[in-house]
Amino acid sequence: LGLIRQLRQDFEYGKLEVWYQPQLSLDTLEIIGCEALLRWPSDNGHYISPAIFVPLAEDAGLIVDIGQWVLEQACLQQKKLVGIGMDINVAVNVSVPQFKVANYAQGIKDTLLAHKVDPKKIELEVTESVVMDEIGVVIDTLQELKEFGVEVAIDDFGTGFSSLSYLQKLPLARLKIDRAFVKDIPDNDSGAIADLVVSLGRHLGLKTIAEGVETQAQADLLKQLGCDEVQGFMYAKPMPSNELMAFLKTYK
Ligand code: G
Ligand code: G
Ligand code: MN
Ligand code: NA
Repeated sequence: LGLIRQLRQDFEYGKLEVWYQPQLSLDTLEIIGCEALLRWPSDNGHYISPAIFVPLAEDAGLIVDIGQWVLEQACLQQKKLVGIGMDINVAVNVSVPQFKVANYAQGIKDTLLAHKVDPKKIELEVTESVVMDEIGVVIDTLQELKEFGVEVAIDDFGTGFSSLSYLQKLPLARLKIDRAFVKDIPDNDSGAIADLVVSLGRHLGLKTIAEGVETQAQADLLKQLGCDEVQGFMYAKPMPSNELMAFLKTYK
């Protein structure tokens, strides 16, 4: 079976999983949210990386249905978190083809209303490629979502081919500093780009979150730069829902 047919079949048979990685305040180390990340288990007990299958699912148009399912899982997860007294954000990744669906914002609103989840607790992570694709439509869509309460973060910030002019036009809440600008600091990278993104965020009134934080030295420099939030293996890896709940109950 080709990879995409296998993916479609496994999705239909309910074999895909959504894992969650905590996001923390760099100041207090409180957990302020988690990112929903797709996982595709294969027969040999390994997982096929989303870096491989998400682009395939995008090309095949399958990401629209999978993305809707991920959003629903994220809503269920957010309600579970409320249930243990942790009313934190759940962030969901969104691809270009999902934004092209007619009435995309309305579809999100309908899903959140159906699940009775607080829109302020669901965040969308969009890449620069989403933003640069038909910028006018994207601005209107994000504005409609913001009015409803859903916040938006730019994912992998600084790795795309976008112009900075769009940043002023978009109703954003966060910039996610890509792991590329974190992985070699402080020894083999002075942190110039991370510094720039944090300053840019501050001037635009946006929070900044650094991803891929693996060492205390990285965290220390990011804190010194004024970065607000962090996500990375040093704090917690992505994990299945039940593990996340156990982790949160014993955290601190
Ligand atoms: O979890 P991991 O770092 O392997 O994920 C790699 C990439 O896969 C992420 O950066 C993200 O862009 C993408 N990805 C993971 N889950 C989803 C999802 O639910 N939807 C979309 N569109 N992309 C996802
Ligand atoms: O959507 P995005 O591409 O930002 O997804 C984040 C990806 O980064 C996920 O696939 C997640 O597994 C991965 N990730 C998260 N924290 C770390 C980390 O500390 N180190 C590395 N190498 N990868 C990480
Ligand atoms: Mn992301
Ligand atoms: Na990223």
